[in-house]
Amino acid sequence: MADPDRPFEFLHVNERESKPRSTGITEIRGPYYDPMGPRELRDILETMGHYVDIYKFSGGSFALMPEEAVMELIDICHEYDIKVSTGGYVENVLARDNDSVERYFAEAERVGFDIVELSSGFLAIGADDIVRMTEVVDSDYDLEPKPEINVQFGAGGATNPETLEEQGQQRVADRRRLRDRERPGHREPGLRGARSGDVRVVHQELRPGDQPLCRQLTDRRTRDDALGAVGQGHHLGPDRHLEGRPRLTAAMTEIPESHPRAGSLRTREQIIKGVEAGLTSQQGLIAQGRGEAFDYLLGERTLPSADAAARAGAARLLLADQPVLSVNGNVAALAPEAVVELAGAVEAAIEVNLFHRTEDRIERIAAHLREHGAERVLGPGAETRLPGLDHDRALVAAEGIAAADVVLVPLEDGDRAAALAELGKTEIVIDLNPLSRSARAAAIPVVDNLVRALPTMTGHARELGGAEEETLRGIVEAFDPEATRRAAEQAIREGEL
Ligand code: PTJ
Repeated sequence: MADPDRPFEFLHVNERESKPRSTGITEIRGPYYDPMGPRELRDILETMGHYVDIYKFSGGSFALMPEEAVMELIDICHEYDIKVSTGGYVENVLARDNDSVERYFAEAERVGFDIVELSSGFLAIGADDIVRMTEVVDSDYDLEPKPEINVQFGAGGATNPETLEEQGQQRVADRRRLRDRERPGHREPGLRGARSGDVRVVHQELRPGDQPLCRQLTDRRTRDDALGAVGQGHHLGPDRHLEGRPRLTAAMTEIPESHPRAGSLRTREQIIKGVEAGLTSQQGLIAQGRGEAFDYLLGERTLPSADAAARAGAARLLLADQPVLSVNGNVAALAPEAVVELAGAVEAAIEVNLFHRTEDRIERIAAHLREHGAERVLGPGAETRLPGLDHDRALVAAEGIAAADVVLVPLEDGDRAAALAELGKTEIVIDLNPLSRSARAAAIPVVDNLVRALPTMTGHARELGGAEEETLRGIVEAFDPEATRRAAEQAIREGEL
């Protein structure tokens, strides 16, 4: 962009490089407390655009405006060689839509943003996590990451200057680590400037009475309160949303073969991996804990009654016209291959159906199942609603669960089994808790761990594959769901631990 033809050209002004500049960068705010439309932006840029390097949307305003308006603002900035930044909205994405962080980056790229700000003004994000998000944006997207670490220390009112300073210095150490990660020969000066220069160090002497702001940014306890206010009560690193990246907050534990509960502990590690990969919901960890408790009481083995139930389930699936295997986030993490194998053995469709439904997680689970051999996975974009259910499990695929005559539901305690029965469908449930609502409503409850029950069912299905219809019907009719539940309950009450 050429220098403007200025009046008073003989008067001194501080000289600046031409764009793209690596120093003396000016970032202006776009829509924030006030809306800003294209005409206002043009006015500003026609007069002062020469001095502006970055235009920053704030407060997630881009998610409120029509897409056309956002794109128009971005295009105007580009006419003036100005890069457009998302602002620090990623903090809200981490707190509220934590399985959509990478989707947020992809959408920013699609709409035409140039820079994604990665800052931690309200959320306690560790420097390592910020570094890793920076690396993800840098390597996977056509976007410049703009990491920021805020440091604010100063004395005022009841604050303790030493503590504040100590905390401030700690953040400066973080800043050094960020700088150390800068690679030599990085792709362009603007980005280099953004990486180190944009680590903001704010010294602020606050007047008595101003200390709440100061505390909010420096006092760990108050930061945690602020975090609580956005809906989360603990440290929220992005690590678990970034599939395939090394995890920093809780290392995987090697489970020795000799440990008496090795199998169960390995399953636990697997479900944690599922959460990190964005397949399993955090609530899924709690569900797993419930299951573990029952498995412990059952002796972590398949009871003869559960084996018989798995056989009846296999026979029922073989008899079905349109069988469907329903998969949630826990099942996807624990037994993707076993689901695909059972689907093959009984010629069933696979459908992802979630309680804590997000399209992003549905897509991830579907892709994960395809990676494990599934040819087709239903669920993404499902729009048919099952009557009688007021939550998102009601959303099913028209050619999947909606049309099915037999549905296998592993690992779920809820009201769907009863709703499916109301619709005349047969439900086979795998649940370690014989007293769960789903197990009680199921035509065939398999009281077993799904990691054992799914392969057991596949084995029976293969063995029964060539059987006469009459034989299969005989197996299903002889099956007594009440007796199965009772046998499991009795094993829990009387079994040896
Ligand atoms: O992925 P989403 O969003 O669909 O969420 C899935 C969960 C699992 C959170 C949700 O579907 C759910 O129903 O959780 P609940 O209410 O805690 O119920 C889980 C049931 O599964 C409980 O009755 C547990 O005993 C049982 N369970 C847990 N782990 C296993 C299990 N049953 C068999 N095998 C397991 N590994």
